[in-house]
Amino acid sequence: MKHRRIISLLSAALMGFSVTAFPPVFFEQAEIVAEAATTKTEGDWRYSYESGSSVATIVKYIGSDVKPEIPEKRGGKTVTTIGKEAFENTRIQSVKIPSTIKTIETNAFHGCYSLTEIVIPSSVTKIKAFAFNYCTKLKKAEIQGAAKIYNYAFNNCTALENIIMNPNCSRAASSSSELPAKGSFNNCTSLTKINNITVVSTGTNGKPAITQDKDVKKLIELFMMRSDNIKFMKDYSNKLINYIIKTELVAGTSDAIHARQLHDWMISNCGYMTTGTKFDEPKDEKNIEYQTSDNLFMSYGLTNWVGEGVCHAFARAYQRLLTAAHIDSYILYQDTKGSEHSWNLAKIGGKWYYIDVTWDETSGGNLTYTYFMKTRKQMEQMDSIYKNCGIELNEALLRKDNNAARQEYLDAGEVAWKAAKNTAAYTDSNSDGVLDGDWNLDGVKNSADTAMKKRIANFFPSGLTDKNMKTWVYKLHKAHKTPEQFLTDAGY
Ligand SMILES: [Ca+2]
Ligand SMILES: [Ca+2]
Repeated sequence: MKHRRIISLLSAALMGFSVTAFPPVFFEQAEIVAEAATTKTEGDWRYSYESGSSVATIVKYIGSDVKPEIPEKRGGKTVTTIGKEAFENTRIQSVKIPSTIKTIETNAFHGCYSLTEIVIPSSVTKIKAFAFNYCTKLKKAEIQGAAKIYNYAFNNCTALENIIMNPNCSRAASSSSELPAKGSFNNCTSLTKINNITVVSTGTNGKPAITQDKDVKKLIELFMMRSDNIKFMKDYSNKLINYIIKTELVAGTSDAIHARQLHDWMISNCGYMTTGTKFDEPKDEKNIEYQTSDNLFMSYGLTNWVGEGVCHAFARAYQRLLTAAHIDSYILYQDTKGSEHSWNLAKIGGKWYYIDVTWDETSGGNLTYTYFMKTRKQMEQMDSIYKNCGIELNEALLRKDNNAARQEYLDAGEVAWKAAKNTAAYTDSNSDGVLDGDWNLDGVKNSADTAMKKRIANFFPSGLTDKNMKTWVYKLHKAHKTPEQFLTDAGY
């Protein structure tokens, strides 16, 4: 299942480096190297070298100086590698890396809780997996060269505010011996600047803006879009959601109309992940890049105003929009292999309905409401994928193992059970997403609608039909008015 795989990866990252994350071949190779190497100690440094080699690896820092300088030479050999776990869990506050260093190995600085700043010289070409994982006081990091960065390299650097990166940094390729670079900056929950440039700002009319600096944009696309829970991405999505709520929703109409307007925003501004059109290779729908709402909104801001994601990102993004519109909702998923899918359950007009924005988006270029506000039975009649689904908690709660999350899960189960029993269809025979006969769009059908229908009919000289009802609602939406306001302002 798409999102479960992502979650298991993330939780491994959150718990710190797990040896099981590496394929066995990785260790076999490492052991062969270790057997052939000689290890010695000189001063505060334990180092190793292979027979006949002129280069050495720092195996362990054993000193007590909290601001050490890594030596350029040990035993007459040039130090080119900071070895695996060489500084792991030490109290160092800073470290000087000489320009002889080419590789920073896996977990080299893992858990250096006191490290506040790091400058990685241009000689370094590889920053391996989890190299700076859990450097929780690291505020500023500078990567001077075009280094290849491996997965989770700066994972959980929760204080990192500014990352200075050479724009020619690249991600490690996926191969049998190298892991694909995912999540290099996961949980960088303070990161707001790249190359000293503030990434997100409030643009005109309150619409959030992303820096147009080409290098920064390139670095975001390469590294940040493959990571989760980054401060500036969360800031951007939160600001964008507020902007959408402010500019899309018509006050004085119903929750159903609001849910429809947000559904329409997504269909008009987001696209299902397509191969080879954006960002970089390889396109992989299992990537975090296409799974989270932050990434979907961020891709909207970064590239031609189209948010890209798969069903899971759509369901998560729609849930955040509904929540901002004060509409309760959940994310539902189907995890049968080959039929993985996600959609939403939303409480509208006191009843729970199913909405699948993804399938309305992928069913054609126009706004369609085939999967909008349906009962469970209606959904199951359309496709068996909607049977026996599970419930996902919202993204924020997923990151914590707390009582609130557990309670929400129990509540969600209760809601889903009740929702499955609900047979009260939202009658929409012309499939325009509007309750039949609800001419004033307040979510209920009553005598006020009859009078409103007469007024609207006058407004359309050719007569009122199902087709122009759609046009009418669209006009209202664009004018940001209720039917009453619109007709009054137009002199009807
Ligand atoms: Ca209708
Ligand atoms: Ca009504």
